[in-house]
Amino acid sequence: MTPPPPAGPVERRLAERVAAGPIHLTLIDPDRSDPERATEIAREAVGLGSDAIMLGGSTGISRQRMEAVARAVRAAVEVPTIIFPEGPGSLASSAHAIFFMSLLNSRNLDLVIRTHARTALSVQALGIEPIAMGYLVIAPGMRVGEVGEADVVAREDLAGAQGYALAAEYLGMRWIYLEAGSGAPAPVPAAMVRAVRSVLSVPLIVGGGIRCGADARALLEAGAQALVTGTITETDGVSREFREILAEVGRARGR
Ligand code: 1GP
Repeated sequence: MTPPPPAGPVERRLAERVAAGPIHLTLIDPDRSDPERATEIAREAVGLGSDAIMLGGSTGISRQRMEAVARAVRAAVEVPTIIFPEGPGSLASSAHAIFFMSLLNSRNLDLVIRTHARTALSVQALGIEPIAMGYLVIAPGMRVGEVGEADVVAREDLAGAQGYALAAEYLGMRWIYLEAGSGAPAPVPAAMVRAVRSVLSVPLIVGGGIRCGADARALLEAGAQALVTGTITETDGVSREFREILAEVGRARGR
């Protein structure tokens, strides 16, 4: 049997960093931030230690806007620029990589595999590095839970989350993302992060509703290996709370 393709340079870089301690990813929504604003957020976040910039978040981002923001951010910061897709319009050749992710608990097969089948050749042709990811929406799920037609995993259903995550790993996905939904009133419960981490070998990413240092600390102590924040910088820029989150990640890394 032919072995699976090796990870590309962006994935290797992230994996190497994760091996040394948790990382932070800054999500920028190209619909809410124009290239200038996106560049400003990216520079400040990276200056504080954020390890990569994710671009995405809204439904219906135009290809032109995604491309313009990806080009500007890539030129402005040294860390990887990774597409966090909502559909085929999210592709941008200026990005380094794309989280090629299956919405594991969607009832809509388009979001599980069909859109991927329609876009895989474009990803290859554009030379964007795919990073295979299982994406699991936890209650409340917010907008992604709705538009993603997700059977959201209940916050107390630890075994349910473990099952999805481990199944995704067994299917060959190399990263697992637990998502409470952008703007969620609270992040994924620490108990769920701990439970999922205990069964996984691949790295665990957690996002949605992380608003302060205490949120970050609880998730990191539970075993989150990457934290994603978006809303906090979209609404308030580089606030005291954002600095606290980065400081917690830095502390957990021992830097
Ligand atoms: C959303 O997990 C990310 O997909 C980030 O969530 O906007 O709540 O930080 P926030």
